Order: sequence, then C-alpha cells, then structure tokens
Amino acid sequence: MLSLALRTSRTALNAYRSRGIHAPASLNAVTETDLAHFASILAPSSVISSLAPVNSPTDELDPFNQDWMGRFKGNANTVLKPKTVQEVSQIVKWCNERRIGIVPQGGNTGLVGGSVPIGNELVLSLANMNKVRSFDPVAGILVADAGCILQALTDYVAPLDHVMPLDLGAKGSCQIGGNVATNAGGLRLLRYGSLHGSVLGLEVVLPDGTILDQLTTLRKDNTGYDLKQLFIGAEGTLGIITAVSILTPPAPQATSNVILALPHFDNVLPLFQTVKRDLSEILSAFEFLDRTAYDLAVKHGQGKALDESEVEGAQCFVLVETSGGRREHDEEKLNDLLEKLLEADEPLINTGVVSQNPSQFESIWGLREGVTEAISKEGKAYKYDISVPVATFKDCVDATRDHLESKGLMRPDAVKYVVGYGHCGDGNLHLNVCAAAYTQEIADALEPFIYELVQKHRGSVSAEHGIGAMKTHALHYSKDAVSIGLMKQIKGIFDPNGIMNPGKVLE
Ligand code: FAD
Ligand code: 2HG
Ligand code: ZN
Repeated sequence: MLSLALRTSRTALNAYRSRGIHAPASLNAVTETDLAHFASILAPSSVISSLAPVNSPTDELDPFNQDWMGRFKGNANTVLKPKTVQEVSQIVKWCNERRIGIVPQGGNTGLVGGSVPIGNELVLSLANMNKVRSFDPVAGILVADAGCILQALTDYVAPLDHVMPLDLGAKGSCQIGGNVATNAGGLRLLRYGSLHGSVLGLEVVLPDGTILDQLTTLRKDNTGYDLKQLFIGAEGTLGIITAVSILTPPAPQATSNVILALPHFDNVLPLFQTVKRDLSEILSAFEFLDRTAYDLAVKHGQGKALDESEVEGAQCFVLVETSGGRREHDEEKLNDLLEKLLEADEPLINTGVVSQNPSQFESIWGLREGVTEAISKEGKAYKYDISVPVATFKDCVDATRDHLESKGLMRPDAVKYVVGYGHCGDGNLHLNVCAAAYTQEIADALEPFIYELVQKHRGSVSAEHGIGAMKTHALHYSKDAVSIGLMKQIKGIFDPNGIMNPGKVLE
C-alpha cells in the first residue's frame, strides 16, 4: 500500500498565486454564524474549524488544505464531513444563499490542485459517506456512497467474484466519488473502458442544494439527455457526487503479467501491434516505463528489479498484463508470444520476466505503479498527463529535457530528471519533471513549452488527471473557443453563483 502522507515544504510554491489566481471576491469566507448553523445540523465529529467555538488546531485542517504533491495550498478555516446526502444538501443550500465557496474533497490524491481551496473556501469532505448501498451479483452492479475508498470497494466485490472496472496507484486513499469527478483512467482502461461507460447512475447534490437522483441501475436508458455524463470529469464544479452506481466486470479466472526490457524505444509500437494480435482477448494492460522511470522505481524499492545483466542496454520497459478465463490457455498464449519475441531474427525485446505467483505478479506491477511514489521521494514533480501519439512519447521526453538543458536548468539543484511513463495502450504519457524544489524559473521554462508540444501533436493537455487549478490557463490548447464557451454556459446554468469549486477547470 502506498503511503500517501502529505508532504509539507516551506519552499512549496503557492502555484495559484504565482499565476494570479484568487477565489472570486464575490464569495464569502465561513463565519462564526455559518459555523453555528453547520454545528446545528451535523454531529460534532463532522466539523473541523479554526473558528470559535470549535477552535480546532491548524494541524487538523492542514491535510485538507494541502494537495498530495505539496504544491497547492489552500486556506480553508472549516472542513465539514457530512454523513448523509440530506446533510450535504443542507450545507450546500446554506452556502449558496450565503455565497460561500465549496471544495468537494475525496481522498485528496488529485494531481492538478483541484481538491484543495485556492482561497478560504469551505472544504466538504466525503470521507464519512462510506457505505456500500447495494450489490447485484447477477448484473454486477454496485451502488456505493461517494466516499467509499476504491481499495475497499475492490475488496468488497472480490469475494463476490467481481472486480472494479478501474485501478490506480492511489487506490488505498482515493474515493469512488473522486474517481468519477476526475473521470480517472488508470491501469484497467484498456480492458474495461472509461468511467463514461462503466458509471450507470449518480446521486448528486446540485449547487442550490437540490438532490438530483439519477442513481439508476439500468444498463440501457435512452430517455433524452444523459445528464450524469456532465458530472463525470467535472471535478466538482457542477455539484457534489454523493453516490455512484457502477458496473463491475466478472473477476477474470486467471491473470498474469510480464515485464519486457526493450533495446530501443522504436520497438514499442511494433511490440504493441504484435502483443495485441497474439494475445487478443486476454490482453488487459500495456504500460510503458522509460529507463529513468524504471531506475527510480528500483532505487526506491518499488516492485522487484530484474537482474542487472538482463536490463543492461535496455532503453525502456513495457508491462503486459493478461486476464482471461482459463489459466492453461492464457499461459500458453503468453509463453508462445515470449518465445516468438525472443527467437525473432531481430528481436523487439532483450528479455522478459513472467510472474510465477501472486507475489511476483504484485512485484511486477509495483515497478509501474510505484513510479509516482518513487519520484515524490526524489523531489518535487511537475506533472503533465498528456495524450499524444505513442510514437512521439520519447520525442516529448527528449524535447523537454533538451529544452531545460538549453535553459541551464538540468542540474542537481534545479531539475534532476525528466521522466516518461504511462498508459501506452491508451496513448497517455506521464511526463514528469522532477526538481529539487518548485520554482518560478522552472515553471516558466515548462509552460507554455509543453502545452505547445502537445498542441503540435494534436494531443490533449490532460489525458486523465483533469484541469483542476493547474491547467485552467491551458484549456484552450485542447478545447476550441466554441467548446469553452458552451462549458461556461453549462457552469452558469448549474451554478449561477459560482460557489462550486471556484477557480477550477474554467478560469
Ligand atoms: P480528490 O483528489 O479529493 O479530488 C479530485 C477532484 O475531484 C477535485 O476537483 C475535487 O473537488 C473533486 N471531487 C472529489 N470528490 C468529489 C465528489 N464526491 N463530488 C464532486 N467532486 C469531487 N489518476 C488517474 O486518472 N489514473 C491513475 O493511474 C492515477 N494514479 C495515481 C497514482 C498516485 C500515486 C496518485 C497520488 C494519484 C494518481 N491519480 C491517478 C490521480 C488521482 O488519484 C485521481 O485523480 C483520483 O481519481 C482522485 O480521487 P480522490 O478521491 O483522491 O479525489
Ligand atoms: C499513473 O499512471 C498515475 O501512475 C500518476 O496517473 C502519474 O504521477 C503521475 O504523473
Ligand atoms: Zn496514469
């Protein structure tokens, strides 16, 4: 399990203020009058506030005010942790009438500064709404409170022979409501598709406090506009998700994985083609790590390293997972593939190590899932989760490194590493720039450089982490003016007073 402890740093850049982002002046801070109202509707354990008469110490508020990377920092004086949808509704109604900004917060593992205030907005944590409401074992439909932790739901459906349709490195802390609000991708998207397909229904508290009950468990429902889709990926700007109905696939009867070392990046695409063709229906993940990502994961004890002699000269690595219905059949397919790859006249791979048991399976995944954690141990990461053609992954990483080099920033006290890894099967590169500290000089060197690179490749500035507070100024690189105009109109219809997660997604 990853340790998701918040890291504080005195040198942490308040990334909003550096770009002049402030909560709108039309919004108010929580006052003692507001607090008295909240205290009248919530249990005492659901209220944390630095205001009288609660007077919580600031270290109780700190974890809600700072993001996972230690990059974005808010100044909320009050955190509320309601237990029911009615409580959420009453809080939101009050905030709308009093023009108090609200930041919905799940596990606070988001990587774009969306989950913490940009000023003194109220934080509404879903952590106390953490019950499974129902599970239909025939249809595989799970209905759960938004605050259920992804790992807890995975553990809940496992003995019932099902899996969650998504999996990510933050599963021990992130919540299903946060996953839906960010339209999280993760490690299983190649197999099960995006949450726009898996989520069947939502219960949402709208910015005026109205409860929108669309918690349907229907596979098919063609009755007009599919409103729930608007909240998937809205990052809490249109309402607060309080429950999710989600389709869980049957658990595969057999899973296996292999880590492949490649002599050249150019082999990745032909390898992907071969793997897709030969494994066909049992292929469930095709993940990429460049050499730096692999070395950092190994250095920080994430997963089990391959023998040094085997990885000598490897320029990058690919993790292939299979999930299927019959172990013998799947193993035979995987072994045949490996044999073919290794015995080719011009082999695409140097070596491949197949997991032999569940612990090796986890170790191989650890190498890939642990990269984010490893980078966080090295320094402060500037994270870009871009969609670009797979063929350009290496060019994007190299171009960024060269650009930083040309600015004299590739040095141990500035930028230490430029790292590329990600969901190759989905065309999603995680371009991480690992620095000794967050500085304005590095930020200015990276942007708009990276966004222009993405635009050149007709990609997206966010493949899966979202826009949050980090990329509001970059939305136009991936969305045209007509689309942004419509997004603003939709925001205005749902949230005319602009109380819901102000300063996020839209400027
Ligand atoms: P938070 O971080 O609390 O919030 C994220 C956003 O959603 C915020 O804008 C917040 O306001 C909003 N929100 C949260 N809950 C609600 C709600 N109930 N209603 C309305 N809005 C809400 N992401 C991926 O897509 N794929 C990955 O593979 C992946 N791997 C990760 C690995 C690590 C180690 C870490 C630290 C992060 C990773 N992430 C990944 C990013 C992050 O985990 C996801 O974005 C996740 O879905 C966020 O869930 P959360 O509950 O932590 O939400
Ligand atoms: C992953 O795929 C996550 O590991 C995190 O999306 C990526 O930290 C990152 O940049
Ligand atoms: Zn990812």
